[in-house]
Amino acid sequence: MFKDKEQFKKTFNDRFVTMHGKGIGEATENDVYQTLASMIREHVTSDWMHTRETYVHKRSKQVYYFSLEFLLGRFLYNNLLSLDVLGLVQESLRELGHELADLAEEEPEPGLGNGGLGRLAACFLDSLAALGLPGHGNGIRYQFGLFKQKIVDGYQVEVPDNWLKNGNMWEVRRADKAVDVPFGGHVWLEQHGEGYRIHHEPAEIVRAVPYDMPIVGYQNGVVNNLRLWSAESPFDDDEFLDRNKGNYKDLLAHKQSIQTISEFLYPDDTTYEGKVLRLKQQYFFVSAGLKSILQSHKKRNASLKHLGNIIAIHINDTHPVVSIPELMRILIDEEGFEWEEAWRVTKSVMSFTNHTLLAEALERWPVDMFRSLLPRIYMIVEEINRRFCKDVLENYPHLEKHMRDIAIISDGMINMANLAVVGTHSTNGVAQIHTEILKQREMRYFYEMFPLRFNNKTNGITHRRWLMLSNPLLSERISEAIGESWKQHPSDLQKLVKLAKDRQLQQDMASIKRENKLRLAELIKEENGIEVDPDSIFDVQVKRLHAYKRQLLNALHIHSLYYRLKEDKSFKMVPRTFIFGAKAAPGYHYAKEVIRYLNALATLINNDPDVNKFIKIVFLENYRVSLAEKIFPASDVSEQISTASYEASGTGNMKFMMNGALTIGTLDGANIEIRDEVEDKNIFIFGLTPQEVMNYKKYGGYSAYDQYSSQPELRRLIDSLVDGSLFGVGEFRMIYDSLLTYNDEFLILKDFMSYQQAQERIDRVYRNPELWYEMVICNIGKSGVFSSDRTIKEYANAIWNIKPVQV
Ligand code: 26Q
Repeated sequence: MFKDKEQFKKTFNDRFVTMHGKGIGEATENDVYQTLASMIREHVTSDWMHTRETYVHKRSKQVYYFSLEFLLGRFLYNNLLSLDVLGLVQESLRELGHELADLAEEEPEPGLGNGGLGRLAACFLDSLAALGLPGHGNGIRYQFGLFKQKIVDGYQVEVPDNWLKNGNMWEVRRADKAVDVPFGGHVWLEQHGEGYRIHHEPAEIVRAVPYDMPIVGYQNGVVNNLRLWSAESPFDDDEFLDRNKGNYKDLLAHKQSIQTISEFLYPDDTTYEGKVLRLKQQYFFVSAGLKSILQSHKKRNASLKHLGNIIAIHINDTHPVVSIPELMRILIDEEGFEWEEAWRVTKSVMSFTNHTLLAEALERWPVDMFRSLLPRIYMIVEEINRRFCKDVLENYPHLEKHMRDIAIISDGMINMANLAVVGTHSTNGVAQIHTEILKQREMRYFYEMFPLRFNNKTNGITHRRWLMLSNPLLSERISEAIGESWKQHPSDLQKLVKLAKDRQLQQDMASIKRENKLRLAELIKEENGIEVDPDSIFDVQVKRLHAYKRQLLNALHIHSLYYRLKEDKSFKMVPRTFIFGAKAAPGYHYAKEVIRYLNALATLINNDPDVNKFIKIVFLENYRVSLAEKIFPASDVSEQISTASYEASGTGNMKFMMNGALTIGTLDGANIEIRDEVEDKNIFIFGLTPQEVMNYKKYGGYSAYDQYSSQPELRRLIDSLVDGSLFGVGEFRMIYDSLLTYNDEFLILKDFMSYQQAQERIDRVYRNPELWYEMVICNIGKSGVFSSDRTIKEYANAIWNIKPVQV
């Protein structure tokens, strides 16, 4: 692609002048970024088209990952790495006087997701392309991504994320591929020969316009497609004005109302919001996606009877579940299928992943709302439900008494999780424990009916973005120790394990970590104005803010250290920097109060000379992918402290591990599998087991007040939230009440002591660098199984039945 640096520089100069109409002497960083990105894009385009042609030519089965969220992060570095020109471009630009890292910061970040589920979708796309698998994404091109977070006087303030305002170099608008999506109106039957034909007179038609983004495979010539849909009016302005007698105000209102469909991402990732607009978003991208997929496959394949051999569609949580009745509708109403045949085909195409056990997150739509927005789809859901209930009564009569739980429609609501299990051939959880709990608890009746449908696919992360790109120093040193094969085969990181006691390697790991910490320290200085000590332990909790993730447990522990340092002059600890990053859903008051508490603690501690030699607290605002890339490489301690049984998997835990941080964690989600890999001696496990927590939840018997009154240290801490001794009188009443008045739903007080002890173990081990870095090396060595390449191979083989294609 670029022969050498000279050729790159020449092309670059020429391109710059054509693009910007001025000399390179007047270049802004943004001009340079645009020029570079356009050069890279050009190289991607030919592979992109070639990949598409190859899939068609080889008649490869293709998978489409349907997701309301893709938390992609920036593309530039990824694409340079994938095209194997990262080094050449970096050096050439440096010779031209530009730092690639600075240019990369010019790229607006596509933050089209909330957290774990959205980031997982992005890692999966990366792995699909890297493995040469024919797999594409289908989602929404939100005009605004997840809100930007500012911290003002300790409070979270949300600011819109207008990421598209300066354009997006990595997308191509495909107006020629637009499709229409109907909403509302009414449906009737019309006699047609022997049978009937369905008519739908919609109240509103929305034009879905696709924007395609190339997903570039790692040095293999494969470029898959991420298709994101934008909502537009189907009418030209003139056409609309003609129809509506020239009313300009109506035109604006009409356009506005349509555009809201793809305007913003819902910023809540646990509590279910039953908003019509959210349902509209779901049907919008699902219907558009299905239409465009079927259009392209129908061109080549005469019959849809064997659709399941040609395509697979994966449903990321319940958000895209309307794709099940939508495919039924297409097959029956448009393709003339009989019900049974359509049902067989639909189930063979569709598969589903569940990402959460929280009851409050389960999607259930009121029948009235669903029916008036999607009248024909509702009829189909009703028929699916009727047949399913009949099947239960006939074949599993003992389940009749549980009909309310298992029916797709009950109590005036449509239960999307039930529809998902019934309408697919595969339902999976995202970590072993999570899948077990699904089978034994949430979905036990379905598991009884369809035991073979349930399976586990433990999550993973792309080691390309999260190790090779974000931690180049560590990557280099790993390759020096064990060669390069781990880049293609991350399980080869295993080879590090037998080098764990190598003193030289340990020392190098330590100096790399220190270097990364220095860089993060600079950023902290710039962002928060706080000086942190790179020789302190960087103890990090970064993830969405939620009660069950227990940032409060971490905060209370820091708060207790504050008292010890103030009052016990003989108390010694290795200095620690506690780093937090977390967005709270805008309407989640408790979560916002925890942020305020963390910031109040930070102000108290960072400014107190008795304690600030030993502890600093840093709350980094606006946690996002690009910030995460700087944090993981600089972390010593990974906080994974959710109440056992609540975190489906977690994926941050894997990113920390791969970057040589040691985990302090509960036996929850994938922490359990991390523990199984590294064994107890290489991880700091504490707290109740999932079974113990589930027993408390089922049988009761937990008293937060007993914890509070039997542990004076705890009592003092909790009292200080409201007694005016450290903060205002009554200042953190809400948190206080959550612990005592509402009996500490997430068992924070129960686990407090055991957490404190685990933290003390960390302190002791850190004083012994040889042991610490032996553990670090072991963790990195065992992290290969948590590459999303492993996860995606499992999906490809066991669920989608797709094979790699040589492009
Ligand atoms: C639903 C309805 C209305 C508005 C928002 C939502 C909504 C949005 C996002 C519900 C849930 C989510 C996201 C959930 C999520 O991120 N779950 C996480 O998924 C990860 C990947 O599997 C796991 O590692 C985490 O454990 C899990 O919490």
